[in-house]
Amino acid sequence: MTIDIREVTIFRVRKDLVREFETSSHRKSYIEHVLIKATTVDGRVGWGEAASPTDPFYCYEYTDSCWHALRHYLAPTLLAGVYETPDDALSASHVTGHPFAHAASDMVMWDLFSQYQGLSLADALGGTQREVSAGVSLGIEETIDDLLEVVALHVRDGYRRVKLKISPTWAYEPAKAVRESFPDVAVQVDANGVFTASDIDNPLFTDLDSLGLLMIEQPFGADDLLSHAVLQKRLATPICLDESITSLAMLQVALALEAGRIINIKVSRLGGIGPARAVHDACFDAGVPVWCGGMHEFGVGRAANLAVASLPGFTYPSDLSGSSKYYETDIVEPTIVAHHGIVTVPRGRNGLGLGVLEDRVRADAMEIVNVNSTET
Ligand code: OSB
Ligand code: MG
Repeated sequence: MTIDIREVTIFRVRKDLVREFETSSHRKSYIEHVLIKATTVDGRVGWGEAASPTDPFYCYEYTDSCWHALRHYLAPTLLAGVYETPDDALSASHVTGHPFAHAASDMVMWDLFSQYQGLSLADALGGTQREVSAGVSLGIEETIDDLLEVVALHVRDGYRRVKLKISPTWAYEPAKAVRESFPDVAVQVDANGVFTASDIDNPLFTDLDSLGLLMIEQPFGADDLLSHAVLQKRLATPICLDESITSLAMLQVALALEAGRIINIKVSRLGGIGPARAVHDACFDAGVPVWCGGMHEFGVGRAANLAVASLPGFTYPSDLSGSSKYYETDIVEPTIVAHHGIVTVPRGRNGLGLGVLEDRVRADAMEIVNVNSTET
């Protein structure tokens, strides 16, 4: 069985967020992701999504870099070869880095690969869970009252775990207020690497440690594993690594250093579904708990994340909320919904497990290019 792609189209799709989202680095009112559609010689269609932020603040990639990498390198690689497995196509790419762009082309391959096997992506991966528990990731707000209102909205929707974005000026007070107002809700925080080694003795960390948080995500920069290791020794609260875990090799370094006790697995950051599963497997073998993070994905990327999150090692609640947390409408059907903070893993059809509404993709597209007909 081989996968022979004859046509690739890429779409730059923009959607407004239901609510603006602010992290330690910036604020966004809309999301722009690159979608990729591949058609095989026998007429099968696969989809992928590059869930990169528009600006290079989370990591160095941004929408334009994904667009460029997919259009000029990764889509041509998909067209050039005939592949047995998604890993074969990934190995055929000689592009270094650019994990978000690779995640999109890898997703297309996994969608097609599982369709040829007559399986949903979740089943093709060996996923064992029918449902995934989901929390919400909440941005920095103007005031603590505003934040409490947003938390209340999501608690009313049934979510039982919230993640709060923090910064040097928005951390302990908001986290404490949420702990006190919602004693039954699990709370965790995410600094997106805003602190530096010189902050290591900041009493903020011991203050946060007193709140009984589920975890503190990525306090220091992606490559500052040593500061994470020093801080983790001092805290009872587990440190969770996100930006730092860019590969299986980096995971091994982080675990050797005891830089964190929990790993956030993201398909985008790891450069694909196969690499994400490999990190899951290594964590599973090492007894390290993991959960599935997100990047405000539209339905395509969200379906792939849910399939990955159905693997047995995913034990902490994910950031894979129902799509109404983010967008008025989505580009897939059925819509991905959370009931009491639980999302069903899409298994309704082979591949991604749900249908992609190409008309919606086209309606929201700022730019569309058929890669076959362009010079590379
Ligand atoms: O660090 O997990 C992160 C969004 C953009 C950039 C980085 C992060 C996030 C999120 C959103 O936390 C998670 C979601 O998709 O809801
Ligand atoms: Mg994070």
